[in-house]
Amino acid sequence: MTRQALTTVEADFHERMHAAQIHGLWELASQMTRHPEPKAIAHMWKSSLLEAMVRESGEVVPVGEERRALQLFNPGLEGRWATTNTMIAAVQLLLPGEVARAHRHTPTAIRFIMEGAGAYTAVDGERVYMEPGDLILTPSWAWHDHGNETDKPVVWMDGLDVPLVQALNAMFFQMYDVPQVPLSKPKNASVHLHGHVSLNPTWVKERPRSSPLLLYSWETTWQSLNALRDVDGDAHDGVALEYTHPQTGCSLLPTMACWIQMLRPGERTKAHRHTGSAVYYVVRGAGETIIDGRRFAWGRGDIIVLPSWALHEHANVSSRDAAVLFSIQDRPVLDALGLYREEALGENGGHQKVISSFAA
Ligand code: GTQ
Ligand code: FE2
Repeated sequence: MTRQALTTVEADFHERMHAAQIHGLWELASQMTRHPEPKAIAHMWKSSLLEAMVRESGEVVPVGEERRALQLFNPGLEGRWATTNTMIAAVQLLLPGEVARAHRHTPTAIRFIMEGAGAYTAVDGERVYMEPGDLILTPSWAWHDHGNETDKPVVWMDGLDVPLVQALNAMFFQMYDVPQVPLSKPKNASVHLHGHVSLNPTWVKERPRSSPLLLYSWETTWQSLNALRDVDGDAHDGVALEYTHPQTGCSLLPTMACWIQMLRPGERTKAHRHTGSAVYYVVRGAGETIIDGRRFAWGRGDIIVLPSWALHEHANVSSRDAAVLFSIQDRPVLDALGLYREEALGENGGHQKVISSFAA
């Protein structure tokens, strides 16, 4: 209903109502949208851009008190510290000999190693060593510092649930009083204890919300993907595997799930949409993701944002090599709150019409 111009009586009433911090539902109806209308938009950061910025950050910015992490701001979110409405993705560089000071925070973090080997993140007194393609967890409120004792830079993608924690007014942060937390456990201890497929240590009674396994190595991840290269997989996601909490089988973290997915040479998935947002990192291969009719042509090292409820489908454009996407997703939050919804595109054989292409 379009409203007529307000009479003086109505206008006067509205003015006094607003001055009293009261608004009529009739003024807000447009916010009860028929479906999600995220402010976050689909976007892509190309590896060429990220690599150049990372290199320059190493020359210009010292590691100092804060980490040297380039935070990827969503162009639709008006300068907020957010890549999607719930998550921030960043690219972090640690140069040879550097230490990023120990601290802890309530936002939960993951790292996916992009480049360099042999550096570590120390989590609550345990050094977790990095190789390319490894996934490392930093649960909420765990002390952590990063160190690079090798002679080459290390670069990784960070994923954190910062915007969600901010929205819930649950941000806490503390600096440790010395640069590094004293070691209290052997290196990679969590792998020795919890890194056995389908075998849980019976004497460990704690069931932390976040996975007690802090390192998911690329070697095992790639083995699993390879073993599945001839299965049908998911119509919308290909051979998509979720990393799991070894004790519960649930998502790695209460607020974020991590996925690794393989698209076989020439594979093209069908379009669907769901609530919840994701950030993808292209581990290998070349392909494209069509998001709401827009083509995002990607290659190794690119980072792509998928907002909630956006139609999307993926394709591997190579006829020879597999493509692999790592992603962080806020689906556990939607699931926990009963807000997860999913819908396949019915028309046009399940594929979108491409109406534009993303140009960086
Ligand atoms: O490495 O601990 O990208 O605390 C943002 C916040 C990285 C980290 C980020 C952090 C870190
Ligand atoms: Fe941190």
